[in-house]
Amino acid sequence: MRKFSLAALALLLAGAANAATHLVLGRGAAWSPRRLEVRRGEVVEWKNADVVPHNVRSDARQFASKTLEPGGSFKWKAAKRGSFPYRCTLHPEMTGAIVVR
Ligand SMILES: [Cu+2]
Repeated sequence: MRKFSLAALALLLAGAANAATHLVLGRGAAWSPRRLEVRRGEVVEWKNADVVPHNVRSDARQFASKTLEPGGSFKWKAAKRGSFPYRCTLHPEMTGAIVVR
């Protein structure tokens, strides 16, 4: 019984350590990938790979970054399921969506 519990705990810890981080790159005034599917508990990281500042703001205000200078990044942990459209408020046509399963 005890052995089983320790094995379960080890699996749990390994799972937590391996929680995936998904990268979204901003460049050419677009997000890539523009639509990203992740699982609940995973992390999305937006990185500004452009030569001008960008930011990330969910349309429903579920997340918002500060201004990301070139090279800057912003992380958000996807805690609940749903579809989260977002945009860069500096370039409103620079839209994307995170879908959390
Ligand atoms: Cu922008």
